[in-house]
Amino acid sequence: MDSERTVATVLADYLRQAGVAHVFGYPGESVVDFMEAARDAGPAMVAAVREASAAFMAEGAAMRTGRIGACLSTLGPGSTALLNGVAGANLDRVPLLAVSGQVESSREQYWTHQLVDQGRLFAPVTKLAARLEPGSADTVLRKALRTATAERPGAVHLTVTTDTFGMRVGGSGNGGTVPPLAPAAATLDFYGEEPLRQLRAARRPVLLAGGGAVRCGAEAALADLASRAGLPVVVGAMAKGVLSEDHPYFAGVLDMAGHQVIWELLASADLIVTAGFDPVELITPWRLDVPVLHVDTTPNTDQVYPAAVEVVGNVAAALAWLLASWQGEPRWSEAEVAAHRAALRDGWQAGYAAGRLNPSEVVTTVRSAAPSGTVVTTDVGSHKIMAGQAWTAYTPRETLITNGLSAMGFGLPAAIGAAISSPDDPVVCLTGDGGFAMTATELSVAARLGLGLVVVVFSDGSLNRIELHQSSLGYPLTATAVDRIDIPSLAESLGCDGVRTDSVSGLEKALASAFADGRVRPLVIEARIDTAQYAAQF
Ligand SMILES: Cc1ncc(C[n+]2csc(CCOP(=O)(O)OP(=O)(O)O)c2C)c(N)n1
Ligand SMILES: [Mg+2]
Repeated sequence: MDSERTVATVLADYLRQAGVAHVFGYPGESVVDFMEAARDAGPAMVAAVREASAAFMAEGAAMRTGRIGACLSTLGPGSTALLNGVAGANLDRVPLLAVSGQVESSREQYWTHQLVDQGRLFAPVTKLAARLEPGSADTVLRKALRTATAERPGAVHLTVTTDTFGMRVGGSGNGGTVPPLAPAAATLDFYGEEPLRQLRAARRPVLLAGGGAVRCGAEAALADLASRAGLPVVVGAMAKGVLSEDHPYFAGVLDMAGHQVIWELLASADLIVTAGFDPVELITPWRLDVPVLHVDTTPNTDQVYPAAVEVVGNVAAALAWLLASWQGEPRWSEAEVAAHRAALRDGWQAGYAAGRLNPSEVVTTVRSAAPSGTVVTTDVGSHKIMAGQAWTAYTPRETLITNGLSAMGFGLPAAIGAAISSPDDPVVCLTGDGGFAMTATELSVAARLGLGLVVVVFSDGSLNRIELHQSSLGYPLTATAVDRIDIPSLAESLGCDGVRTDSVSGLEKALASAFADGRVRPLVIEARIDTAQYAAQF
């Protein structure tokens, strides 16, 4: 069997073993040998409309499944187009293997047409940018998978010259076996003083949870610690659902709508206990003068906040250990946290315009219509800041948000990636009109694949988040208008259903059959919103 192994078949084989069902990409001559190798045995190739979207589809699939995502481009213009989504996965801490072809080896050192040094191009936006070659293919693939998934996870890019794909890979040796890809199950290291003493001494501690808690499966440990010790839990947007948002100690999402109320809560604490929180999610600079007990899979090498004590290892194990040693009364009462949540709700409702379609109402109306288990993605802009707070999440990996790179153009492709890898779950995409315009033609991919997505466009005719910034500086609005397009007609021309509404009742009507079983045509709803809420609070 070894004699039949080529670089292309070995790559496909490792991807399958790593649980990759789909490679999202865009063809070019340099990668057809890989596509052919994957055609029979998988992973299945899903062609996007452009490479950047393919990378975001792979990111969405990986966010949803917790497994590594994979995307593919050709050389030169394909790889440069792929870059944004690769950077997105890297800063969002999502494991991604990106593969680009390259001109054949004999010309690579001197050729100029379509030639880009892909190693240097991808190095700053990945954990590793390497080359796949026959002599080391097994080792490099194991290294790529292990590097992408090791804490903190991120992107790895591999360049493969055209001729390499067909080359034989030597004896399997130690090859063929995928290394462990999950975070460590139970290790804990301690740095600084005794963490238990710090926690016990605190009277008003608050937990701040993030992506590390999701990756470590820390939901139960987090909920137990919060309830027993009486600790309010603030979460990062990418960790939404790690504590069910109907839990009595849920205290809101950091740096989303109503953010001042959350920062006031954190400022009132006498200790912040992080739980896999990643400072990449901070939009506001950290100005708190509150001690931090850093609990994460990695040491506090960012130093965005100072922490004298660190517990480093599996976040679920760390929280369970803190709970096992917990003594004393709950530090906060449920009533206190409920009062904070009421203030937070007032915060994100601020600016409500009676009789108009408010952004918060779009979010809550869609949430009410969506069955439990619905997966939601957002794009980037004011609508994300609103949805990040106003959408009620119950389970992790159901709310897929980019809050690391925060690139527009993520929401719709990520919804496609999530829907194809989780075909039994309803999927909703909440997007601004600017981000929708960037990626709208990807709707044809959803239609082709029969994905009954629901896409809700927050239609305000503006790059609202930037427009607000211009206004706050007293500048006239420049280049921040979004050209009005006929969104329902565009949707229909791409094989989807499309409707427009400017009222809650119209939105409810549009959603009435949106989640019916067996719907295979994507539905696009243009929601003409009033932006007073954004102006009032962002
Ligand atoms: C690729 C990319 N370009 C530019 C930005 C900067 N940016 C952040 S939010 C935003 C406006 C988004 O407008 P829209 O999609 O209409 O959403 P809204 O803010 O109106 O809800 C822009 C331009 C970005 N995050 N990503
Ligand atoms: Mg807009």
